[in-house]
Amino acid sequence: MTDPAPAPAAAPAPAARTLVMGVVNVTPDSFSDGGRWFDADAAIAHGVELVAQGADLVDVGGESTRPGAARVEPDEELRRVVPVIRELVGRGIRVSVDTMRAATAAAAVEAGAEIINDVSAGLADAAMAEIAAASGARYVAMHWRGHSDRMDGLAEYADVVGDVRDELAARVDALVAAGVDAERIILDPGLGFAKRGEQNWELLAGLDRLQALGFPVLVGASRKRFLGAMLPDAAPVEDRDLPTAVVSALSAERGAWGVRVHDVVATRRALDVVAAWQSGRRG
Ligand code: PMM
Repeated sequence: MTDPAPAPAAAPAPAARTLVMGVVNVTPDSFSDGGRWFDADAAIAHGVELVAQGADLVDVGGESTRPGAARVEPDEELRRVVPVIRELVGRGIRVSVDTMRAATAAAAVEAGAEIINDVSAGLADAAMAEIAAASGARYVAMHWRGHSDRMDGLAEYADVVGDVRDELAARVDALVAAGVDAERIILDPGLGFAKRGEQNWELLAGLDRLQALGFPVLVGASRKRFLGAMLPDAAPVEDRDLPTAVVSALSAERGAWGVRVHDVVATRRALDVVAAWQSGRRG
């Protein structure tokens, strides 16, 4: 009898599938989709469309964070997002709420949102950590140094990747101390927020150093200025969708938990290519 063939090496565990978070901005002034979904019905229809195109969840926001943007009144933000969230959740769609305000986060979770996406990681509203803790929702803590009307002046770093990682780690400590379950925290490098063009590329190239903190990582590169800078002058914002999809693919290959995008079609295709590539590696 011949020796049994050596057992094949164990196949690597399949990488968890990167989630596609489709953006629904219920704002008149977003830089990237220009207020097209400002009306609640239009926003709802857009959320449904994004899911049909392959989004795993949609991120509903009522306050623009484009560079230079002014704040929206709290009541107005609530009025914009809550009906949209309630209707989308009623249709079986998974929703996150993009807000820096604790009151909006609480109302959104009450309406069915399962993730609080706070671009300030709790820095903009002292009540956010407590609300996030009590809500039981997952919580995206994005790297942030100040509101959009002044963030471009806050982009000084000794080592952008290390500084962002350390500042996020400090936010995690504060959130956990306030009662947020560490298991529910997702980190985000905050591309474009107090970051100059090349600093965004450093953060993407250094994603593994952020992931080494041990939390899922969300990447929000979609249609941002640093992608526009690669294109001819005056190129329409939609021309940033191909570079966005490439960033989505590279982020997924590096194990990102999710990517936040406006154009779901291109990113869905890009992530399907990554999944096929990865399955070929296992087969
Ligand atoms: N970027 C914008 C808004 N919300 N949330 C997260 N977690 N990460 C981001 O990079 C991010 C965000 C920028 O605004 P847009 O919706 O107008 O693109």
